[in-house]
Amino acid sequence: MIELYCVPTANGQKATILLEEGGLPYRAIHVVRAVGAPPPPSYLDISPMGKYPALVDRSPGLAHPVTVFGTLAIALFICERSQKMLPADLEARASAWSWASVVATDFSPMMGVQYFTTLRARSDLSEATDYVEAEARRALQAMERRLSECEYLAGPAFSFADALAYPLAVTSIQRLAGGLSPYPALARWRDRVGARPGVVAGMAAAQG
Ligand SMILES: N[C@@H](CCC(=O)N[C@@H](CS)C(=O)NCC(=O)O)C(=O)O
Repeated sequence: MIELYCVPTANGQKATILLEEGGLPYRAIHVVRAVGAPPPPSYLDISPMGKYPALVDRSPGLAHPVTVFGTLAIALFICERSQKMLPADLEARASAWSWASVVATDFSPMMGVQYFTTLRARSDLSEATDYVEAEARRALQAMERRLSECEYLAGPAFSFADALAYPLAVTSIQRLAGGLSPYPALARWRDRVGARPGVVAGMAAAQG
């Protein structure tokens, strides 16, 4: 059984969608924390950065429990354990890695900083906000172009890159003017991905 430590945010939703789509047995441990509060020191043994999500795989058959922290690492681990969401074809697999990288290292961090500059900062950071929004839109535009050519980010089939992107496309995106309306191919993809039973179950499971 996998124990998933999560908070009800887009990152938590990514992990629960991945686990549901991967079909792996898991138990979500919903952590309640005040914004800005430090994690319990014992949690640093699981997630050295003290961030969520993280998981501990205690499945029978493993010599020792395996700990994974960071959403992208969790995605790769679940792909390996489930042998799902990773295309067999090399070109499509490389595409999944590439789009997962765009989501994890471009889009997601920019939306995280945008959350801070627009909702938490006590001083005017509009110049920084403009920069991170422009970078977030650059990622959205790239995904829009890709999804106007194929049904999913890696090609014709759902992959872990879609699982990583979906929660941002339904939650964080609301903070940008117009939401997904300037991105029609992304909006169609959001509806397609959002209709998958594993995605529906994952979104619900992250809420606790
Ligand atoms: N790079 C990390 C970021 C995770 C992250 O920022 N998680 C937030 C919740 S969405 C968190 O744990 N915040 C608590 C904190 O920063 O102390 C990942 O991809 O998992």
